[in-house]
Amino acid sequence: MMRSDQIERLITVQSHIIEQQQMHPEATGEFSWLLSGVTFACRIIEANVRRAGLIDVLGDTGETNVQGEMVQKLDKIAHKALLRCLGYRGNVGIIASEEDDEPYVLQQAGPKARYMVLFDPLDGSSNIDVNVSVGTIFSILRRREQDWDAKDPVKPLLQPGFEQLAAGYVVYGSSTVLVYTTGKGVHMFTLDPDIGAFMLSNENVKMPANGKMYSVNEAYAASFPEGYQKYLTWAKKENYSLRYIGSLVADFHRTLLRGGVFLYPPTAKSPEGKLRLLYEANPMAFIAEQASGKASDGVQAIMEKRPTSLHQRTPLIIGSADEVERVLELCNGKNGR
Ligand code: AHM
Ligand code: MG
Repeated sequence: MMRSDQIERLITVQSHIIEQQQMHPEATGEFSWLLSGVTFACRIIEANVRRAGLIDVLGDTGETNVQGEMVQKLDKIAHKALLRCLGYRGNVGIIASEEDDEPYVLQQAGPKARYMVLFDPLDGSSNIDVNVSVGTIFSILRRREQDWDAKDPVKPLLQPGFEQLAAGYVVYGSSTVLVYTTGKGVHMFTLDPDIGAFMLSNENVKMPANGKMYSVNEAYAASFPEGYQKYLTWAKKENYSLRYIGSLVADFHRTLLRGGVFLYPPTAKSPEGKLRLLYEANPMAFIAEQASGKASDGVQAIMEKRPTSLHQRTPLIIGSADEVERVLELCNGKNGR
């Protein structure tokens, strides 16, 4: 139950977004309307995640997605919730999702279709059946005027991460937490289940500059490039701890709050890394940098990378600035090879 002193400083994510937009004198309010579509979809997703086991949403659909992974029923529900909530906002031109080969063009052209949204509807979905935290990741881009008539819906989306207007994620964990940035710091909200709204819990979050914790699927270490292996040997000598959940959102969220580094290096199975640049690495990199952290692919900053395809993968080194630097030193600018 909420205490009366808490009521005095209640800020919902909606009012926070509107406040943030007031810092942009040219803002029309459309962007806040779009972000509220994302947060609404995430409330629908969270309601389904919370009821998993009670309603028939667990397990896979028998289909395989563009990544060659089994589509979980909740993946599909999350994907549909985002499509519907954003489809009605009126200002989204293109939507792209991890679950679909091709992007959806909602509005072909014109000044109304000003934004494009990319998302991973349910990250870590292979963990759902065993009640491990999962999440939703989103990235919002401007649809540039020169792309209004583009015949190819993918091309307008191939913007480097530094062009993102906003990015965020929701982690469906022991509580449901939403984290977002529009380039003016990182802000964190907790879903209050009694009132059904995301309430501000932490403003201007900063990542600790260091932290003796690394997060990686170390079972693949034998096929990591040498630089990463050297880092792991070094970290063990320095008495670092290992924490790995296997859901990027949950592993990143811990790293944001506690410090340390998350790694998904190139492996024998995934020579370009496993994680997707446009809707996993870029949004997390935007948040990390806004929180004074860093994100790199081992050679360059994640947000500097020029994407070449929608579902492009990338190696990822993300977390506290000092820890990322240390991995990069050992990788020697050659992605550890
Ligand atoms: P997903 O988006 O299909 O769920 O896959 C991405 C997930 C990330 O959440 C996580 O960091 C990674 O895959 C775990 O991979 P692995 O099982 O190889 O360690
Ligand atoms: Mg994912």
